[in-house]
Formats: sequence, structure tokens, C-alpha cells
Amino acid sequence: MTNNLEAQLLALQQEGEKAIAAAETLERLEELRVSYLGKKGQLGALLRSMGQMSAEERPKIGAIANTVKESLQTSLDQQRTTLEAAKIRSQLEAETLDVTMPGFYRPQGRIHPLNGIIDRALDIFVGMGYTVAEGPEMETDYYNFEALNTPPDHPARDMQDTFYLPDGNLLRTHTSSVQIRYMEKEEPPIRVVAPGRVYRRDNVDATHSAVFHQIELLAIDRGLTFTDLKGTIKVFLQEMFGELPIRFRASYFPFTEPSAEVDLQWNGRWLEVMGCGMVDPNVLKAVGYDPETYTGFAAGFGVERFAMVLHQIDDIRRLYASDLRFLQQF
Ligand code: 2NM
Repeated sequence: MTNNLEAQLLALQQEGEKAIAAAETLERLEELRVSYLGKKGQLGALLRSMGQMSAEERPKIGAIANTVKESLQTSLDQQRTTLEAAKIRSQLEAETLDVTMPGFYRPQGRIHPLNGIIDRALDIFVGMGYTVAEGPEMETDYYNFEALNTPPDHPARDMQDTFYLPDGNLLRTHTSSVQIRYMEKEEPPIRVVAPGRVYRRDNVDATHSAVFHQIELLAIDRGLTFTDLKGTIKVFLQEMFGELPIRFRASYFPFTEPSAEVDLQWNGRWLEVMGCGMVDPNVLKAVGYDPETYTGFAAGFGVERFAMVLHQIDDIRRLYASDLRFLQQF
């Protein structure tokens, strides 16, 4: 009986130490601790059978059991220390940075010349108290033409000049449609600037594109005059091109009266750079403003044209080709 128990205890110790030494994870080690030394563990189970032992056998077996327990506990502690150290080592290895490793090549990005012009122009107008507004590129006939006092027989309304969609809508030919939408929503005083893509059925060449960008500004208030328009445009062109002579030349737009083209003296030549005018009373009426109370001025320009003049670009198509050899110059 005694010998048998003693042998069992020693076998348990041997088996346990072998298993502990073979444990590869801290989780496995904890399982082994519970299995051997836990409340319902194997050592406890053996000792419970001591109850049937004689008084002289008890202390002897008890001493052996204690040795087995201490020995297993020591093995567990040692293996825990070993595994914890290994865990930390492998963590450190996984987190090591090789500072000599070559990096990824990230080409330097830059602002597209068209966006550069748009950013500068909007900054100038925002500086003069204008709000930036945007609207849809697909428009109704009403917002693109009718509300803008453009008669049904006006050449701009021709199929030859405008992209009409099968459902009767169209691709906007100017961002004035945004101004109409803005005026419908807001009440004067108004200072708004509308940048965006516009579409015209032009044959593409060095100076024409079927899609281009426009910026239009609009001011509506009590008592605004042509002088206010001239002053605003003068300041804008000065900030954009520098202090150069400008002139206003009478012109025509359906949505303004009077209307004018603005020329800028650039490299000794007069260059047409903008269109403008006093908002036609019919446009004010269309958005529900009383033309006896309010007057306003508006102006617009092509972003591509500005970019070409300012950066000496000879062909508008370069602005759409996404050729990095070209774009990296700006
Ligand atoms: C231009 C030239 C002249 C213009 C007019 C309007 C509106 F909506 F108020 F009637 N917005 N923009 C306008 C006037 C645009 O671009 C060359």
C-alpha cells in the first residue's frame, strides 16, 4: 500500500516534470499546473487516499508528497520564467525596425494648374466677402437659359451649341445657373462666386474644349452701380495679374444690361479676359427680386484662358492630358 503510493507519487513527479519541460506556451503551462497541483488535481487525488493509511506511514508519505509538490512547483516557476522571456524576445524581434531598409517611392504630388487658378481666384473673392457656391452640371433648360433671360431663338440654345440630354435636360453652358439657384434660396444682399465645369459643343483645338471651367461672380444689393462692378473687377485682375491697364468695351449678354468685355494689357497687347454687366431686371424678376429695390452686377471668366495666359501655355489640351512632364512644371 505504502510502497505503491510512494511509487505513484514519484511517477507523478516524473511525468509532471517531463510535461512541464515540454510546455511551449504559458497557457499550456497553466493547464498543467491545474492538472497536477490544482484543487481537483492529480496530486490531491493521490493524497486523498492517505486517509486509509496507518499512523506511522502518514508522515513518511506526507513528506514525499511535499517534496513532489515543491519539485513540481519549482519546475512550473522555472518553465514560466523561460516562456515569459521567450515571449518578450519574440515580441521584440517582431517589432524591430530595420532602419537600413529601402523606403517606398512616393512621387511628389502638386496642385493642377487649373485648380491653382481656381484657388487663387476664390481666395480673392472670399477676401472681398463673397461666398463660394456650387451646383449641378446637368441642368434644366429653365436654370441654364429661361431664368437668364435667354430667348428661345438665341444661338446658345441651338443643338449645335449645347449638349442636350435625351430627357430634355442639358449640360450647363455656364455657372450662371448656380447663381439663379442661389438667388432663389437666399435674399439680398448677395455676394456669391460660382466655380465649375461647363460644356459647349465646340470642336476641340488649341484654344477650344467641349468641357472647360468657369468662375462667375454675382453681387445683388440696394444701389449697386456699374462703378462697383468696375472697381471689383479692377481689384480682382490686379491681384491675379498685377497692376496692368484694363479697359471695358461694350458688349452683349442676354442676362446683363449694359454688358461689357474686359480687356487686359498683357505683353503690349489688349487681351480679352472677362465678360460682365449689370444683371438684367428680367433675371431679378425671375428669382422674385424687385428690380426697383435691388440692382446687381455679374462677371465671368474662363479658368483655362487665365491659366494659359499666366503660365504661357499654348494649347488648352495640355491642361487635360495628365502628362506629368507638363504638370511637374507648375
Ligand atoms: C458672365 C458675363 C456677364 C452672369 C450673370 C449672372 C446672373 F445669374 F446673375 F444673371 N451670373 N453670371 C454673367 C454676366 C456672366 O460671364 C462671362
